[in-house]
Amino acid sequence: MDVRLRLDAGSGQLRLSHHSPCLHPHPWQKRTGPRSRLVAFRFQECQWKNDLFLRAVLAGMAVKITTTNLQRLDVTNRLRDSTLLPRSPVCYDDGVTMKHIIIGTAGHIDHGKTSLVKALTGIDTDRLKEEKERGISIELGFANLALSDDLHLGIVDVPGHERFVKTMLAGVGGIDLVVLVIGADEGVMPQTREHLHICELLQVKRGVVALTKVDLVEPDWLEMVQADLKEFLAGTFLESAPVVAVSAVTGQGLPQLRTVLREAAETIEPKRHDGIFRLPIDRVFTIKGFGTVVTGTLWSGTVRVGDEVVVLPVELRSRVRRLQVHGQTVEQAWAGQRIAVNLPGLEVDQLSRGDLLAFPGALKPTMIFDVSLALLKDAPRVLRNRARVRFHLGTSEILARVVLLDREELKPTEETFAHLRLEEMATALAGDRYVIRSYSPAQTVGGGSILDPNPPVRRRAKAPLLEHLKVLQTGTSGQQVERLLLQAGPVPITLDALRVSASLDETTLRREITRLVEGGVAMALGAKGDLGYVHRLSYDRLAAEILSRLEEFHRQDPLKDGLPKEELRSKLHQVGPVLFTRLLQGLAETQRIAIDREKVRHFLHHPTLSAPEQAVKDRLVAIYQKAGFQPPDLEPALAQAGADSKTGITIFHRLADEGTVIKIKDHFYLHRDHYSRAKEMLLGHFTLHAAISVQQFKELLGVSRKFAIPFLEHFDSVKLTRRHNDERVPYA
Ligand SMILES: Nc1nc2c(ncn2[C@@H]2O[C@H](COP(=O)(O)OP(=O)(O)OP(=O)(O)O)[C@@H](O)[C@H]2O)c(=O)[nH]1
Ligand SMILES: [Mg+2]
Repeated sequence: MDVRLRLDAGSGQLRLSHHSPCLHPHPWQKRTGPRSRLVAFRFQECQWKNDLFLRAVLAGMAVKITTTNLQRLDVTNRLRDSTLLPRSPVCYDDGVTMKHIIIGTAGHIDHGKTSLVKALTGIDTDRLKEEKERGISIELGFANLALSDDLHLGIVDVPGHERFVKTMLAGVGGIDLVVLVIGADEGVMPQTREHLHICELLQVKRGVVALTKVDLVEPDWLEMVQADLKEFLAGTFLESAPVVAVSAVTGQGLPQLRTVLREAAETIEPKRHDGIFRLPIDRVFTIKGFGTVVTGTLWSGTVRVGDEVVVLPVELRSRVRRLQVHGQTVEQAWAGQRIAVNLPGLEVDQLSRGDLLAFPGALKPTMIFDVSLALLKDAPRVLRNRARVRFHLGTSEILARVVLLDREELKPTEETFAHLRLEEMATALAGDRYVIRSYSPAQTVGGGSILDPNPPVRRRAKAPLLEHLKVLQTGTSGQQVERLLLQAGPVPITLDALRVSASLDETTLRREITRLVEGGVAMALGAKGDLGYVHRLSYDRLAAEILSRLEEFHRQDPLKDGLPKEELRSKLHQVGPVLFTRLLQGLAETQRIAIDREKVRHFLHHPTLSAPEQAVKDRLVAIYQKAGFQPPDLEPALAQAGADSKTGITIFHRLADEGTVIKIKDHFYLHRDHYSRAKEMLLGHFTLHAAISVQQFKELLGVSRKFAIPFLEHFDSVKLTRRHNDERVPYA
């Protein structure tokens, strides 16, 4: 059935406002007014967590839903509490009903990018005195344009000068749509080409081409430039992009440009609000009275006033004091907006462009990435293994070495896998695009995507590594998740960590991990995997290792009845307590091991003593029984029992484990009968006296000071007695 859903702006409730006979009195509906009913959704089951659906719903468009998706409700609270909708109604306007798209300019110096932005928005993005004096853009410029009630464009104007490509790269990182600006008088020039390459490498989704300064050229010249342009754009992502001839001076073509911008923006899937919050910082400055402010394009997620945040990789913490979007103070900002964040407690010189704002603990900076890397067709030369390059990610530029994994050099147009060894820390998510430029002269030569943002430090064999990266690059989402679990080996990997490494959204991730667990491929640790997941192969490998370690242990020491748990765990490489406990539990349940308090033994191991060993054991018992409260030291006792020290100790420990002898102190053991007797005598003393001195205790048991002191200390430690002045009194 088709129904109409509408957002009630006042209450923040979703209303079902379509009359459909089959909907009429259904139990899950609650009548709230003559023409509307409240509905709620079974969120886990519906596939509606994507923005497009929400946008449709909230914009009041008809959406196909089925009764299975609707459930009896008491609506608003559940809507608000769910992750589906933002919590406060005020956010609906900004974050969900309004679409936020970032467009960036690109193109050769002086081709009219800044003039065009000004003609479209009225905003002059060249703010610096030096920019005015030299007539060129030096820094990134920002403007905004509301194309309709529900479509808002943030604009990043970049400099075209070849020396500022680095700045251009910092600006273009988060854009959804590029306006490639080409002066009709000059046509395609070097930075037209370089900027286009950069947009391709970063996989900017869409673009339009503005042929500017048409007022300066004759029609036949324009035609020639247009023909050139067609050739230039062939085979690129702008091949069929609209080309609009405009003039910032006469205003010619501006209405058409607005139209094509709107059309292009409408088809763009907005950035994910439910993603991990990331703001690559492009500017840092202070505002009197407020302190440090950073700005950037919000790549994914959302942020609110009051949120605790961390600047990476410097790991400086702060709390969002104020948030602004296009000069308006807001409570919450959404992916796809240009935002300014006031960060109290941080100094301007502690931060810089290239840093990243995130939530604490969500992301881990690293100095190595595993990547796919392609060299541009126009790259001036081959890229040699271990070449030093400029690595551009987000708003940062970091020097790095490219370690090619399967060749000594990469030729133009070729693509391969590589490690990027960075000279400074950086932070990425799987799937992030990056660009590399040659070290000197600085020229854009290639780029690709981050396949593993936190690869393990250990060296890995080439062939499996290449295979691993191939799966991360082209595998299905299920294969990717399985790969990452395999790579993590015995270290449980949490859903949050998978979100960073798998370039998958949360819904897909949950679905895949559930499928793997249900299929027996992965094991969930803790309640529903909150302590992480491990691959079944890693689990089985460890289980087998535990069994073989126990076999080995029993072979070496057949008399011992078990290996202490912690000793066993320390023999297993990298196994944490959670997985270890789970392994023991699993092995015990399937009767492959037996656990006796702190000791573990192979299920089939039953230590039995030979006749001579049994004789030693009996003699030891007799020695301790006879010795009363003043037993010999261990060594002489073993010698007296006629045992060699290794076997003797093992047998003795078994006596201790069984509780036949009780440890008072190192090498000072008592037969359990004497131990109980001593305890009774002491308690008997306390029925008549409030305290006992060492001297009295010596006399009570008839022992020397050498035995009395450790005895009393032992009773203190088991909380039978405690010290009071120079005496002992009952503990309680
Ligand atoms: N006649 C004419 N001049 C224009 C037009 N657009 C820009 N100009 C002029 O071209 C010059 C460069 O314009 P900008 O907008 O600064 O060029 P830009 O692409 O932003 O330059 P950079 O940012 O330095 O790369 C200025 O003198 C503008 O007045 C146009 O449509 N017609
Ligand atoms: Mg400019």
